[in-house]
Amino acid sequence: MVWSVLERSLVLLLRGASRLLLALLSLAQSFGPRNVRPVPPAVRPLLLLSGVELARRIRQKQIKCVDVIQEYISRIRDVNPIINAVVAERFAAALKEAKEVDNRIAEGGEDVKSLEESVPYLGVPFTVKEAIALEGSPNSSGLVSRKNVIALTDADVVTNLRKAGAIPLGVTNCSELCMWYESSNNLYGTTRNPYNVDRIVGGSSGGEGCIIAAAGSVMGVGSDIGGSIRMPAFFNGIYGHKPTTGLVPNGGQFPNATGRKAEFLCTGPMCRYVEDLIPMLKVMAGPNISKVKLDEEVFIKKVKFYSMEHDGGSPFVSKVDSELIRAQRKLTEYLEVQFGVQVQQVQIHKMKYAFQIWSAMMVSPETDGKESRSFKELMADHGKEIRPLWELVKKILGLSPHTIPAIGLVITEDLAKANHQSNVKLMNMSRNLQNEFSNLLGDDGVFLYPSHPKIAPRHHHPKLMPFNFAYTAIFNVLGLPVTQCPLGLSKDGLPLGIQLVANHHNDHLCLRVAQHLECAFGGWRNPGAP
Ligand SMILES: *[C@@H]1O[C@H](CO)[C@@H](O)[C@H](O)[C@H]1NC(C)=O
Ligand SMILES: *[C@@H]1O[C@H](CO)[C@@H](O)[C@H](O)[C@H]1NC(C)=O
Ligand SMILES: *[C@@H]1O[C@H](CO)[C@@H](O)[C@H](O)[C@H]1NC(C)=O
Ligand SMILES: *[C@@H]1O[C@H](CO)[C@@H](O)[C@H](O)[C@H]1NC(C)=O
Ligand SMILES: CC(=O)N[C@H]1CO[C@H](CO)[C@@H](O)[C@@H]1O
Repeated sequence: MVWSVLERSLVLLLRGASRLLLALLSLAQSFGPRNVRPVPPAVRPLLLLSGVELARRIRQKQIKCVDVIQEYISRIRDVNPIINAVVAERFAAALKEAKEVDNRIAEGGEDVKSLEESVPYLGVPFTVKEAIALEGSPNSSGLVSRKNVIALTDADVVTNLRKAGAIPLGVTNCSELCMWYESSNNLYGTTRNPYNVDRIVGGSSGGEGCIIAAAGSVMGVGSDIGGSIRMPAFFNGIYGHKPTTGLVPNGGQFPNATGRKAEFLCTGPMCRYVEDLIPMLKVMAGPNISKVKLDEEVFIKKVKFYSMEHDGGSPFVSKVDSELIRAQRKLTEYLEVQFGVQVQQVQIHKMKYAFQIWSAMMVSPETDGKESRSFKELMADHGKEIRPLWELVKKILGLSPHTIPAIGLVITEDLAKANHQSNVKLMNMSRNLQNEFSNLLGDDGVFLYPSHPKIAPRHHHPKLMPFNFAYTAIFNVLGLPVTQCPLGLSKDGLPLGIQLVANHHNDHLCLRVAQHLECAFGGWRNPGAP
């Protein structure tokens, strides 16, 4: 009892301190040189087509693959100095592969239909998060000690996309060890938001979200253990899908999740045009796609919608921005008016403990008692385990190669492990929450929930709101499929969005609802366009 009063006071004190620091940081930043411009808008027509459409036109000889690849290379060269998203390219190899595609089509040995079936993305460019292996590209996950690690093979999902004919252009930035929601590390620096370079791109698949939104890539590969696909997709105003756990193979990424963490890690598609989500997911998943019903028609009128506007007041997490709440209300209104459905407002009380549940589950041992690899070990990358407090001292003296969030994560992990008794309770709570969602959503329910409490914050601000990723992370623990869907721009021209959540193996529900919303809410917006 005494302890809980103490704990509560400590949390309140920390909250007050972090608010004060945020205000001071904003003040200090407003004196420095400010650059709040977006990137120049994409105007070239080939940059404004979905992957599906590019593939169709290439197959039908309406456009040349070489021209598409060349157009994207030029766009990356134009925008990358501003946003720092692509960290290694393979442009020469991509152009060579594009010529081969054009030759294959010119020979005319295969009819259009069979090309569509066997290589649905023939000739379409894509990018890959640096932590996911692309043969010949660095595979460091932003760890300075892995600076010279070059992937020798492709990750499973990259293999699948290449088999479908897609052409990789390069790899993009992420946060150190993929464990933070600002993409900034001591190897590649900081990636900047294409709508306003003063803002973050999110993480850990932040370079992907950024280069796709800046029209430097059509589509990309991300991975998500606490929101790493959905947060960058949200901050950059594009689509991202975290599939049902176990649907898409995770092989070939660093860190490769082991133990229970492997249950939370999901690899998935990110893209600008909603029509690419389902075809990409089909290609990336491989044979396991038969576990879901992506081709099943969905009648929105028959979907049961549930909406929750905030987590119920967790002391660790910021309040949801009023513009995001307004966007969510506009969405529920649209669904009700357009489809005659009744969106039910729900309060799921355990969502308030999302952050605690996620951290307890991340450190929980396997059912066989084995622990999964800790971040301490991963950060050392086969070297000596790092000692977080000592690392923090070194950091302050400017001697540590690690980022503050990564060191903070190791400390949080140690604290979470020490709290064994409350972890048992939290794990139980997680099971109960899972049942609650299963019963609520069934095979016809979609749950609307904010993607994040804040619209793309300024650089460094996440350090003072470290647990805001709880809004996405809870669905990794629950293993549910979630589509992040853009909902237009804020008054400051920054992306708004929402998470559409369905029950296990009902990915088709949230994906099809997202398709219905693209037209009404405008989908991706060209940054910098009037
Ligand atoms: C990426 O990193 C892993 C882990 O250290 C390494 O073993 C491998 O060479 C790289 N992956 C691939 C598939 O090449
Ligand atoms: C299919 O999913 C299971 C787990 O659900 C996984 O073990 C297996 O490797 C997957 N198969 C492929 C080919 O990705
Ligand atoms: C993950 O990495 C460990 C150690 O590098 C390796 O033994 C294991 O096979 C890898 N697992 C997967 C699923 O790639
Ligand atoms: C787990 O939760 C259930 C349902 O609320 C409760 O009945 C049970 O006592 C809990 N068990 C533990 C070990 O806390
Ligand atoms: C700003 C910054 O540090 N950019 C770096 C991104 O990564 C490339 C490739 O390693 C470097 O050349 C840039 O300097």
